[in-house]
Amino acid sequence: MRLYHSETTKSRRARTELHDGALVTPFECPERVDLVLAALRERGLGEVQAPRAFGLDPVLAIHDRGYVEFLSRCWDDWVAAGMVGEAIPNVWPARTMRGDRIPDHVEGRLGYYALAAETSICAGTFEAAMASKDVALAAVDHVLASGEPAFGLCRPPGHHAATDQFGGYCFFNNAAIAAQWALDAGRIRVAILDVDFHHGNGTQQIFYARDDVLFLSLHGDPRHCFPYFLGHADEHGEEAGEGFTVNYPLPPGTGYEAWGEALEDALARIRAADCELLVVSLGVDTFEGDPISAFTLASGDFLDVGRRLASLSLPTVFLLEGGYAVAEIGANVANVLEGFGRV
Ligand code: OKP
Ligand code: ZN
Repeated sequence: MRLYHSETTKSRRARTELHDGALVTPFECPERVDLVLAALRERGLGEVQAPRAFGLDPVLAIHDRGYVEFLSRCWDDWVAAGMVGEAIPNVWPARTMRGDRIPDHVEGRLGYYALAAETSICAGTFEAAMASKDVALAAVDHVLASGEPAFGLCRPPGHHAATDQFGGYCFFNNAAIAAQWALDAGRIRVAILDVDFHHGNGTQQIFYARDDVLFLSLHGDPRHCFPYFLGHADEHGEEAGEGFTVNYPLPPGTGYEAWGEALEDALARIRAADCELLVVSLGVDTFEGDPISAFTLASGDFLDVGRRLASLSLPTVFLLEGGYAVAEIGANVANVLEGFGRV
């Protein structure tokens, strides 16, 4: 399996995350990259390569131009406005206000383009997001060219990022950008299977009305879990996309047996859908030791997850999403990839 990694993904090191009413050191930290990389190298899972720079066009194929421009300038504008801490949104065009006017002031713009408040923007954020999508694009490009599977060590993650909103540690939707790249390269239908603990609200929103991307997500029930406002079982796509979104909301405390049953249902739907490529949004925050999640998968279960994914026999690209038990993140990711390779 080919592995892609960029040192530039570590150029974002936020100091603050609004968590449980306090500003804490962010769970989504650059150390995650080094730990995953070390584990993959130690297991000899494949050759590690750096991505080339793919530029902004593949980003603009998914995201709003004004949003991308906002992200590219946010930190400089925030500093120029004389702000004290990192850029944290604190006001939104909520239900009772207008959402059709984009403010000029960076504080207002931040709220317009944010879907949550835990994700501070700091120096290096845009550069890291650019590197993260380059890792995803290099990985999918390799799968398309060779048929061989690939893993992209994306960081920051992407699946919460919507057309014009960041949040949940995500800025560019790496999986969506990779899927669109494959479609533009001639693939007719792509499946995105999101096994991160959290619902991939951004990926769902991006493809909700489309029938060229089948999106399936196993996640903590939004009645109890972030992102709270999307990911229910009755969301199954709209218009041409009717039937091309499938959600498996599962209760906090769900273990591998029940989770695996939902996975089998998702795999059956992928088999039935005539897909030419599988994009796996690979979060390992389903792990029992994850500090911000509530499923109870054991490290060893991830080997079986990999085996089950391999049973699809599809060209497959894995893109890293969440996983915050940093001591175990390397072993957990490596287990999925090893299980996949073993079949
Ligand atoms: C990003 B990814 C928990 C709140 C969680 C944000 C979680 C973002 C997860 N009390 N807040 O791994 O899906
Ligand atoms: Zn997650």
